[in-house]
Order: sequence, then C-alpha cells, then structure tokens
Amino acid sequence: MSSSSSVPDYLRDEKLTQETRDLISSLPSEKGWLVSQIYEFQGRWHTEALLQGILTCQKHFKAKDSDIILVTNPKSGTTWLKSLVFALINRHKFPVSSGDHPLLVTNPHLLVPFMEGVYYESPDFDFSLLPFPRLMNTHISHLSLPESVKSSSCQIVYCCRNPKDMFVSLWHFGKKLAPQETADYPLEKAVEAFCQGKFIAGPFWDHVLEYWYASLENPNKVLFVTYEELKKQTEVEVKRIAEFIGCGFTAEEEVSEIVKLCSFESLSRLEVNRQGKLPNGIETNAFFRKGEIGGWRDTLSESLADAIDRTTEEKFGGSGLKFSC
Ligand code: PAP
Repeated sequence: MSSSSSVPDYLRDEKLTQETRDLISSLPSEKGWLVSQIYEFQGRWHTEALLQGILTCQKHFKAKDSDIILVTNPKSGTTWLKSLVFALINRHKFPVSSGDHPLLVTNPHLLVPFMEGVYYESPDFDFSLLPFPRLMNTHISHLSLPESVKSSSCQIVYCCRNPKDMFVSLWHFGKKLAPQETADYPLEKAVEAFCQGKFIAGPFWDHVLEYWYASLENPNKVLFVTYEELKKQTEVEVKRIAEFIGCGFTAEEEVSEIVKLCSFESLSRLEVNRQGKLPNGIETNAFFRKGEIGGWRDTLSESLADAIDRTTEEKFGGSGLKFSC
C-alpha cells in the first residue's frame, strides 16, 4: 500500500488486524487502481481497509426496526442522499427556515456515518449512541449486509446512478485523492477493469441488480431511487422517499426548502464543503465536482462509453432496468 499522505485512512492498511490479514491471504486479488491490491470477498472487490470494515459490520452491527440505511455504489449520490434524508427526518427539530441548520455548518458525511468506514477507523464505535431514528449509510452489497439488517424491519433507501457518470466521478475523485498513485494508470485499463467488475466495490451492475430485485420483492423494505430521477424531479422523489420512511409531507408543508438546501449549488458553496477535511483525511470539496447527468462526455471517448454501455446491456438484460444517458 502506498505511503502517500494524501491517501485517506480507509484506503490504507495501517489498521489491519491479523484476522483480516489472514483472510486476505486466502482471497483472490488483483492489482488495483488507487490502491495497490483489491480483494474479492463474497463476489465483490474491495480495498483491504473497507473489507475489514465490512467484516466488523457483519460481526457487530445490530440493526433496529426503526433504522434507516442509505445504500449506494460509490459516487452514485451518497452525499446528496445523506443531506436530503437527514434534513427530512429532522425537519421539525431543525427547520430549514431557522437559518442555523446543521447542514450549513457540517459536511453531510459527518452527520450520517458511513458504516464500514467508521468500523475500520473505530472498530468499537457504538452505533447505539446515534439519535433516533438512526440514519447510516453503506456501500455494502445486499448479499453481504449484516444478518440483522435483513431480518429486522429497518428500511433501506438505495440510490443508483448511471454507470458512466459513476465511473467518471470515481475516476476524478481518485485522481484528486491520490494524484501520484493514479497518475500512470491509463483510463482505458480502468474502464476495462470496471467492465470486468474488478474495480473498487465492483461489479457495479451486480450491486444495482441485487437491490433492484430486493426492492421489487419487498417494496416496504427497500426503496429504489436513481440519481437521474432525483435530478430531474427532485421534489417528487424527495416526497416519495419521505413517504417510504414514514415522514410524508402534509399539504401545508413545503418540500422546496429542503430541496434547495440540499442542492448541489447550495451545498457546494458552503464554507464547510469548500475547505477542510473529514477525520479520514478526505477534503470535503472532493464530494462536490459537477453534480450533472451525462458529465461523462468530458472524460470518456465514444469507444470507452460503448464498452460500458455494452456491459450494461448484457448485465441488465431482462431486468427492466435501463439508463437513458
Ligand atoms: P461517495 O459515494 O464517495 O460518498 P457521492 O456523494 O456518491 O460520493 O458522489 C459524489 C458525486 O455526487 C459527485 O458527482 P460528479 O463527480 O459527477 O460531479 C458530486 O458532484 C455529486 N454530488 C454531491 N452532492 C450533490 C448534490 N447535492 N446534488 C447533486 N449531485 C451531488
């Protein structure tokens, strides 16, 4: 693993336990982009640190029926969804109109803990101390969720983004995070690894499909949302999320204030999201780049975009899932 100081804690291997090291030594591995090696565990490819976080989560996390868990592939709308759902469930405690909303002074990632990241950094973190209802996020696949998440009545809001924008967002995030480590890695090779699924948190498509089918099988448990629909009709989608988690809007209530507060334009201009770092070392501005649909066109050639499109068609065939951008 690299020793560059720009790489955040959860991409480093300094806190790995002997148990994780033993497991890792038995797992299929590939040379990674951003980190030197990635490992396949339960059908997904992980960095060592996030793998340890997932293992701790599987062992120790006890879901409560009232929990709300936000699930995404990386770079699929996590920061936005965290802000929206935090603002939704706390709208009586923290009215947006009061002018001193926590989102104005705190990065969304500090208001909603990232389960496997927190478990990697602080294995003894006590999730029972979170305020009611507990709101958390994860990138863990449906297959690898802790048992109690599946067996309890907790709810999952899943947000998916079209794979080309997701890939390009991750590509730029990685370059910003670790310019030296990623400098010599060709984009073509990264797209190839992404399409093969051998990329951080990959295969992207399997992650989406698992939650898609879970949402069809159990619509009260899993709500499937897309970044694109959230962008196109934010108020409609935010109301749908609010209904799902049991805090629907009354006729008198305004959803527009929350939508505005959590918009890319508002959040990205705040001092707290322009300057400073999260405790894991990531600069807060790294989570706000363009916030657009179809921004991949600046980075991907036609042939690379085609390669991702072909994989999407193969993987999503028959599922009813499609992306129009
Ligand atoms: P994470 O999974 O590492 O937490 P995540 O928040 O999912 O990251 O991804 C960041 C992307 O969401 C960025 O996309 P881009 O690189 O294509 O620009 C970021 O700009 C976008 N984003 C962040 N906040 C918002 C928002 N409020 N509205 C819309 N898009 C947003």
